[in-house]
Amino acid sequence: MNHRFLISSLALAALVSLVSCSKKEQDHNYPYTPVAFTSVEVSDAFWGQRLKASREVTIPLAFSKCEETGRYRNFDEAAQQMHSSENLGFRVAGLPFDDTDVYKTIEGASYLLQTYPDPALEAYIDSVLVIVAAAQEPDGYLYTARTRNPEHPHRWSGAERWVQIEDSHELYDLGHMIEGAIAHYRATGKRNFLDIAIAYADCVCREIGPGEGQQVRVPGHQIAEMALAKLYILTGDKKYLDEAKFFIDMRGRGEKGAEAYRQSHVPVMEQDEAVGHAVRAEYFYSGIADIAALTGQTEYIDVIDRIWDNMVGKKIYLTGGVGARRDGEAFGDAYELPNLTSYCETCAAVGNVYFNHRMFLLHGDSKYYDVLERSLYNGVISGVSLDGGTFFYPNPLESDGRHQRQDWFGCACCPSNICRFIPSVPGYVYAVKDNDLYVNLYMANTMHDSVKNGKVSLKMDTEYPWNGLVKLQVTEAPKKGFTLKLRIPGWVRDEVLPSDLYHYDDDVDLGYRVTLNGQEIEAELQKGYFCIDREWKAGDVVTLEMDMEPRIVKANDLVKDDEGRIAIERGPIVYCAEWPDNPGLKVREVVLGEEPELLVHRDASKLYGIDEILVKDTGLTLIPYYAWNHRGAGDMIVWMKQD
Ligand code: FUB
Ligand code: ZN
Repeated sequence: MNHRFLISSLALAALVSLVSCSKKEQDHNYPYTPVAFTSVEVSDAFWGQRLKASREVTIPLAFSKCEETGRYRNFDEAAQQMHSSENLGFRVAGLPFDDTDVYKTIEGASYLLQTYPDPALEAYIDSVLVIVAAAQEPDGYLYTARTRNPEHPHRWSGAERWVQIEDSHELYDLGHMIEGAIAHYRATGKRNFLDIAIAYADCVCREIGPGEGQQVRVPGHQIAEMALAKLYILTGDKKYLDEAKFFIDMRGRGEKGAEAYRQSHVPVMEQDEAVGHAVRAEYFYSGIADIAALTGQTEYIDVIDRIWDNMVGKKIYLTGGVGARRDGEAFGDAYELPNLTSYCETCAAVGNVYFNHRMFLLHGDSKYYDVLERSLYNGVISGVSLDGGTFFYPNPLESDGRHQRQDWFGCACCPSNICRFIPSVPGYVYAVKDNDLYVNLYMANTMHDSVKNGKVSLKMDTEYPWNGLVKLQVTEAPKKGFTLKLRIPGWVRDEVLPSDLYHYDDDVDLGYRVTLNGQEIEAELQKGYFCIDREWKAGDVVTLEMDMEPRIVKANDLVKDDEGRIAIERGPIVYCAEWPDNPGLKVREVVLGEEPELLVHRDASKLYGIDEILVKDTGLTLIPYYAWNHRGAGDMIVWMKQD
């Protein structure tokens, strides 16, 4: 038996034992189910490189930073203090959520373990979990920023548990702990992290809630909502769902009261605008989606539909980044989208993927994947260098040379979010509903899963995002057939985003063609999907050929910062002009002509292989936005001046 199979079987066996008790209790769920990362093996050049960098550089780097910066020592000190009758006087410095960097890195490493079994990595994680477990108080509470020195806890934490919960991050820690623990459990079948997370979750469920003797509190920084929903799905224990719902319903009714920063300005049911701290907001909206799906209460869907419309119609950058303001790391007003000072935190772009993924899982509409894909290929992956070793916290759309990736930050939320997000990408490619198999992202891979009629396996080959040709081979199919649903991205349907915030401003006419076993076929799109319903047999081949030409984008006139400017993109990739490719030109000052001629040129040796775009009239060379700042700090611009 090979190692990979062993891990999968262990995970499956453990999962079956946990889930068997949950099946009958779980009345509601998302109507669309993602094909799990465990069922998709990516063999793609573009994503393969990112996964390799994650495996070989990002995750080892993050673990070493956890060692070097005392993240593990914090757990160790907490354990020592717990077993001492005297105050050992540990100084609680750093940030109260430093524990989460450990949890998030384990989460990312767990996704990788699924595809690349690595006994040494698994053993390392086990050794870290021994340190983490030792810091857990007997009743499950695990927050080293207090346990290290209960008399002088971290200054954001308050004198007692929970009393300053809106700043303390006690529940933010819980959320990342659960997320990490579930990924670790799914990948390895081991309970050594899951049991820690369940004990802390149980402690929170006992002490915080609407019941007698409980405290009414909500997390200052959301994520526990999503995490508890996941824990409910895994265990079937409804108390976790109730707690997540309680956090959502009580927001804005706690002691701190109305505050847009934490999305507590009005009760959840009255919210209709993306506001406040962008990471908190994205996690909140994702949590609301989970509650909508898992309770079946559709009024929650109305809330996030409104918020999504507001965000996608007025507050999102072309790169899929969100959060215009540095002050409060927050959403700005409608159409407030400055470029040089755009904040666009990497974590917020990751959160935008979470939110749009959930919106798809609720509605089954490809428009959510149009937003997700834009964030993924631009605002998310710009957050990590191609070699996986340096990171952006804000991702501005323009630079005057003062912005530079770093190998870690005092507040390391973004690098550790990259650790957990990049290895999870295979889990976003496909989804299933009844007998429908949705193909949402294009990257070379093989997948094995089931539709209602039985098992399906596919092999996808493509050079996306550089080439719009995708070949799908059915390698296993149920006798009674299934419907293959291919997402036809907005960019090939002349739609930048599903709103009027941006539009293409050229006379390029893109199209796509689908063939089945060599014969061209036609179909009307349903919610953005090309649907092929038939009785498939192994060996059937479908090709999707999407034209990929550079496009000129203009923003809505109400976006004052983009006035008189254009941006250029091709396929899902947004381009920028950066100083190293344009010697002798001041890229931020260059003025493009009215109808610039754009030529695509493949440079396999540059920036791990890119298609660059030459702007003929000015001699400007453009590179993918995600690839900027790999050759030193300097000028960069996405929205270029136009004559
Ligand atoms: O507070 C935890 C994380 O740190 C937030 O999500 C980031 O914006 C940063 O403030
Ligand atoms: Zn961050």
